[in-house]
Amino acid sequence: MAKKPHSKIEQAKIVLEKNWQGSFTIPCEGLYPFQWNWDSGFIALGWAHINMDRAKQEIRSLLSGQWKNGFIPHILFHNESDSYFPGPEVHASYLSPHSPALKTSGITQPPVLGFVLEECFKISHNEELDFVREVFDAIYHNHHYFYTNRDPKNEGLVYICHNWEAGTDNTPVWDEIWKDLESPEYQLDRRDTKHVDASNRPSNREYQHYIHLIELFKSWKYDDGLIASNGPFLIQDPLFNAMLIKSNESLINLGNLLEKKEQVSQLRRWQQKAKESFNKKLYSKELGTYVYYDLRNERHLNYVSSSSFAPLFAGVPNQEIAEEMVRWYFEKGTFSGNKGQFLLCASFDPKSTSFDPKRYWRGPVWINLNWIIYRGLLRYGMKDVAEKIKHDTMYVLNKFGFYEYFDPRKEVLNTLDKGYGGNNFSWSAALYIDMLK
Ligand code: 9WN
Repeated sequence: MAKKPHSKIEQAKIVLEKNWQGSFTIPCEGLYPFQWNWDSGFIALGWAHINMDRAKQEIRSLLSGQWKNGFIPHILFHNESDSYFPGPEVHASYLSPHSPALKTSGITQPPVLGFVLEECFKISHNEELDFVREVFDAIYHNHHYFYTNRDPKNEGLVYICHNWEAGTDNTPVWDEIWKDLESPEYQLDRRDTKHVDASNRPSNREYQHYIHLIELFKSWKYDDGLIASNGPFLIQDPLFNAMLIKSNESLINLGNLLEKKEQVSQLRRWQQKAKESFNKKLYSKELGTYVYYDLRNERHLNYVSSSSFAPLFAGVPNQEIAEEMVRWYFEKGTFSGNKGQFLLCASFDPKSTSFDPKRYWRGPVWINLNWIIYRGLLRYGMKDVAEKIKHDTMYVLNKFGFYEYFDPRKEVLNTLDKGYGGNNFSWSAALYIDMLK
């Protein structure tokens, strides 16, 4: 008898199962063979629905790479692999006096752990309070690190110092920075382009900038003060700050349950300032959405990307601004296309000349951003648009599989038989599970 094909949700579970390494989950076999920071957060959400012990282990493993000053790196090299560049020897985390024995990178990623912890707690029907107690202080320490080391003007907004910290590696927003940066022409030993189509990845010149920044940080031994005063890439990013604010909110909720009075008061102070500054500084009246601020050059970077909508998830805009933003960008404007020609949500403004529907963060749809925006829309009661983004997310995952990113142009969807980048990509599978539950 022929075997019954696996249902889609079973296929998603198989992706997670295959990428599980015994104590953490890799984002994608070959392409990303280590533990990544925000990937692990989204992956933990998937695990929480099917195996809570693994969700907890995922989070514990991530925290095992935390530095003494509270910093949590973007990659943890628990295992050896030569299929990824740049590996542990390029990042050289041992140069920092704060780094642990475990080899890690010296840059971070959007701080999702706080809200991931609250989500896992909810998925457990509030049964995992002991686990919340176990990891709460470490995540709080991470927020403390951000507000004491990454906010030189004491505004409540933290900066990122590298494009890999944004998670949206090659968004056209950074083109403004790269054009003034005279990075050396390093010989690169890229492996990503051996796994997936090079035309869907960042260019070699972009990679030279990425490596140049790492080389600078190493020459400063990853010292935050030196990076803040000399780093050429110092950006207040709306996605990164929204993740921190949403995680603050979750830590406040969980801290109340644990009766952590002092930490909750501190979190509330950070939170209030953060939200105020976010609306004052990162909201563009002309564009009707949130943009980036370049602290090094004291200028706004007035581009609209999917990161511009992440503040919805963190409750940053008021109802009126949120509704206007969604009406403009998702119902009749650029991201939907005036004739509805695009799936929600392209990672970069489809009207821009820099929009590229195939190239990584320059246009394609990403499942984690869709999940963030979906949750944000529900938060503001915008159910129809939320359902639309959920529909588009399910559509690409069902049609093509658990790829890393997808073409947003409806007109080409019937001519394609797959998504872009890596296949069997963990957070695409994990968030599929979460969105279905
Ligand atoms: C650099 C792992 C990571 C994601 C990022 C995504 C990509 C890495 C790379 O893969 O970045 O961190 O080598 O391209 O842009 O968001 O966390 O999935």
